Amino acid sequence: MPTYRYPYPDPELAEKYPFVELGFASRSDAEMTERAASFYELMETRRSVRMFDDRPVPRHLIETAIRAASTAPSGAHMQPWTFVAVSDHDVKRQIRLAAEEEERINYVDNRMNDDWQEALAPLGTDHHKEFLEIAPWLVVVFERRYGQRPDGSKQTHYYVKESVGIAAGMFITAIHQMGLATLPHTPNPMAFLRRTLSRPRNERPFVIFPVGHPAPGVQVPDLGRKPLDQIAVFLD
Ligand code: IYR
Repeated sequence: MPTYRYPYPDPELAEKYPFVELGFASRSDAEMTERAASFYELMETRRSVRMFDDRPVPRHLIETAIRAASTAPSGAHMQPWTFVAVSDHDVKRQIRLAAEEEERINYVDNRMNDDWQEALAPLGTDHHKEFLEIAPWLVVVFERRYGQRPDGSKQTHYYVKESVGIAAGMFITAIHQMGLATLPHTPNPMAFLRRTLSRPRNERPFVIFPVGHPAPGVQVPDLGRKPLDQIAVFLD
């Protein structure tokens, strides 16, 4: 163990706030190599899915994915997120209709620009969002832009977008790992979600995740991923 002149926690800090031992299980190089490779292999098979089956998915699986997502690190550990899980058909329908109307303006009335249309062309997305009604669950993630202290005063939240983005990534990972599919869907604008889902004023919609089994034989764009040398720089 290297010598730290400033060990963490400082003994004075440890008197003021509770600390516990991490209890970290060290693994051999061989075991880490094996785990790293098999996790990468699993993640490499993840794809965004745009046609779901209507086969029901038990609520406990969604609960576990949300718990996994909520293990994400967050600014000052404020955990500035709310996950609203919807299986109610009427609510899903309302979300679909509102999202389709916004997207119709984007795609058909060209509210966004030609650049946007061109960038999305290979994905073949359009304003039809049937999956919002057919997928058994819609999990809508909200940022909590600020919180409330027990005395009712405003609690500032830090790095909200970064924190919620990390949690969202972990949700996607949890869903994929358990054998289900999802898609980060961001109708634009999506302010309607706060009203439709009766969320308080401090919450702002971040992303919608339809979750379910992929429709049988579903197709996805034949996309590759950037190789390591195009995404990483090592200074070793
Ligand atoms: N949110 C819109 C458009 C869209 C935008 C991007 I950037 C994508 O990668 C995919 C879709 C939609 O869902 O159609």
